Amino acid sequence: MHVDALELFWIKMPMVGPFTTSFGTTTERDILLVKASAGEAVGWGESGADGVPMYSYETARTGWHIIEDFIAPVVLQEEWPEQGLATAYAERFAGWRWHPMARCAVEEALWVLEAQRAGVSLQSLYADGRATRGRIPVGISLGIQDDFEVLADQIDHGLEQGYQRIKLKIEPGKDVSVIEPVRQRFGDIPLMVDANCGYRDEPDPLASLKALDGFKLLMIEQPLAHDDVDGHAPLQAELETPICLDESIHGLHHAAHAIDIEACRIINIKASRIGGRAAAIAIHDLCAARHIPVWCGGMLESGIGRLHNLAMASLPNFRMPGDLSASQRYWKQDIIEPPVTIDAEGHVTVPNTVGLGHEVLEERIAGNLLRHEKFKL
Ligand code: OSB
Ligand code: MG
Repeated sequence: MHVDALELFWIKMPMVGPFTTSFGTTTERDILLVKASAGEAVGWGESGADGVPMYSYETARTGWHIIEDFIAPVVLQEEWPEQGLATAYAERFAGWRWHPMARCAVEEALWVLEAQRAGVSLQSLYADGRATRGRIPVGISLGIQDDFEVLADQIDHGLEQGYQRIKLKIEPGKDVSVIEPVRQRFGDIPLMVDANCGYRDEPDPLASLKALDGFKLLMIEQPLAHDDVDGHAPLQAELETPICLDESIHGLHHAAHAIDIEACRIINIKASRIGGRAAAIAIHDLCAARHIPVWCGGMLESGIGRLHNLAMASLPNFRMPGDLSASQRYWKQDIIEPPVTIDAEGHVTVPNTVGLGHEVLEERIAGNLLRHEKFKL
């Protein structure tokens, strides 16, 4: 088969509120979407990159450049297998250096295209025979706040909505002083923290993190630098709280190395960070074999990335609630219909209809559009 066209949509979406991590504050998201078509079938994917290189060096613009100049020409020219289109794409680009978010966005679109043409759900393609769940428990990620009462309200609201786990962003100086009053007020709730590499330049990161060890946190996510897998091993050896790696895991070999040296006990899987869903699922399988639980991270995705995350997170080793909140957590109007919603028990239902499972609203995309182009041979 041939892919007839690849389209890029660069949109800017206002967020319902600011989201602050140790690397900065986001109030609106630049999102790069990919639409792939072949005959009547279309598929959608999303790059996890933002407009600003904070979490990742990639941006919507670098994704545009990589896809327009390098990926699209290959995708449009190549003769692809009808079955296994997306995995063939993943293999074709597996040796390319970096730009995981750009590569992932196109791969996602091809997974949906393949599902459409085969008349199956995205979930069943990702599962490829593995067991899946029809609904999954989800958690919420809350940004750093100056005012404790604002944070406490957000936690209250999250628990009320049923979220199964609360993740709080921390940074040096805003850790124990936040977690201690949260434990006092909310008791034994399922609680974890994410440092987004914020402790990398601390003179004694172990001392800072040891101070959190008594609060029965589910995990401490990514305290040290993205390129410092090794530095986490001596920390993990001294901490009772499991370390979870996010930014440090860019591929299967990173995951294997982190597990080998016991740098972490849990891994956060973001397909966009890893370069695609096929690579992400390979890490899922490796972690299952090595008895390391994984959970699905988020990049403040629009509904398109959110639905991909949901389908992937229904695989069996996604054993902990992920950052898979409802559309309305971030967006006044999502670009899918219906939006992703959370039920009273804190679960989200994974679509099992053909393709992505929810409708993509192109008029909403048009309403937020910065740039659009269609690439054909
Ligand atoms: O580290 O997990 C992270 C958002 C943007 C960049 C990095 C991260 C996050 C989140 C929010 O924690 C996850 C989400 O709900 O999408
Ligand atoms: Mg993280």
